[in-house]
Amino acid sequence: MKALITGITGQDGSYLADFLLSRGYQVFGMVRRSSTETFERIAHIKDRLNLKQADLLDQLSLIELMEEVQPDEIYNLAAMSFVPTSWTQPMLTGEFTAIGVTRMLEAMRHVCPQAKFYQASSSEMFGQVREVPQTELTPFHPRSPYGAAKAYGHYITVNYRESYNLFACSGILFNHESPRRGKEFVTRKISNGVARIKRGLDHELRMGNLDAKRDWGFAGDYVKAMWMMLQQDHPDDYLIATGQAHSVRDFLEQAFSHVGLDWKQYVVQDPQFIRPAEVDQLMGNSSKARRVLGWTPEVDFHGLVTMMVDSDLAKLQTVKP
Ligand code: NAP
Ligand code: G4F
Repeated sequence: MKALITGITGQDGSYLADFLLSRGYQVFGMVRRSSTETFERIAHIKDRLNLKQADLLDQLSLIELMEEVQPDEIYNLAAMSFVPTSWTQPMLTGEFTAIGVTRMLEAMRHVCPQAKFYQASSSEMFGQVREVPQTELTPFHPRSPYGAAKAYGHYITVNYRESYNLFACSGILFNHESPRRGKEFVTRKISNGVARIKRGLDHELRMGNLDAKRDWGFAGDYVKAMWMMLQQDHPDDYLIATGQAHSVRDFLEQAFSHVGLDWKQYVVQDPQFIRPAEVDQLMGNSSKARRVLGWTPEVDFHGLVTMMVDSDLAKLQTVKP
């Protein structure tokens, strides 16, 4: 089986590549041209991957990529994924995160319509939530250009499934984290900040809204759900979440106490990290995925926090203040 992953250099792409290689797949990764390589997350498997250059902004590059690879499964994970940047670069966010999905679907429709397609949709689409917990049927109310772009990507995937009978699935994934998470996202910012304070490299951690609540899971568990969706007889959309919500304050408390520190002595609230519009709380009901796919998360909140803090502590072991 041949799988094509866009966004293979990102957090999810790297875990998905690990998972598919372990199942015997031939894994092709789409990477965009850069003056410096961003292959840190896939360095351990790079020799086993087939990396190909293309870009979500360039339709012809996607068509030629699919002609060359002839994939059985396509995982569209590439996107501008950091919510605050979507306010400062809303056009580019729309090009990557929204129209990029249509370019991928068009390439697949013309070149390999028999392939199976996974779209990385997001709980950010729920935004100002209409009900708690959210399900596949909860209406969307995005609160950022990123959320709006993801809502477009979700609906165009559903539309191509219904219009052209493609095997196209949309996974509505809630926040998922890991030691490979980018350091600008709140969980890794905290785990890295705690490790730096513990090692004497920093003395404070500047944060935004501590009241926001998220349903945080482990990325390694979530990429399995992506694969499971494409193994079904019929394409459909699934919500993937743990069903537990915690505040940013809870994350801080657990992360600092894991290394024997009191978070209140180090955290400073800084208005520069407050967003123009906030998503106050997200919590998902993934009973459809659990029932139909047999998916279940294995890492809980405490396990996730300690895994991330321990990993950052280990990375800084030899760094001197
Ligand atoms: P990530 O770590 O930020 O990775 C994003 C990937 O997209 C990187 O490989 C990046 O490549 C690539 N990319 C961006 N623009 C591109 C372009 N124009 N052409 C080609 N590649 C491009 O994100 P992630 O956390 O792994 O998330 C994966 C996907 O799931 C994203 O679509 C995200 O929006 C979505 N999602 C994530 C979560 C979550 O909690 N992690 C939840 C729901 C949905 P470079 O290395 O070159 O920058
Ligand atoms: O970690 P975050 O930046 O993630 P956010 O905005 O929830 O988005 C992530 O999850 C989405 C799924 O729901 C993905 F689609 C998306 O691609 C991305 O992976 O922020 C989480 C919360 C926010 O409410 C934010 O206001 O943490 C709050 N927060 C408080 N202080 C902070 C900070 N966020 C960041 N990044 N940095 C802070 O200092």
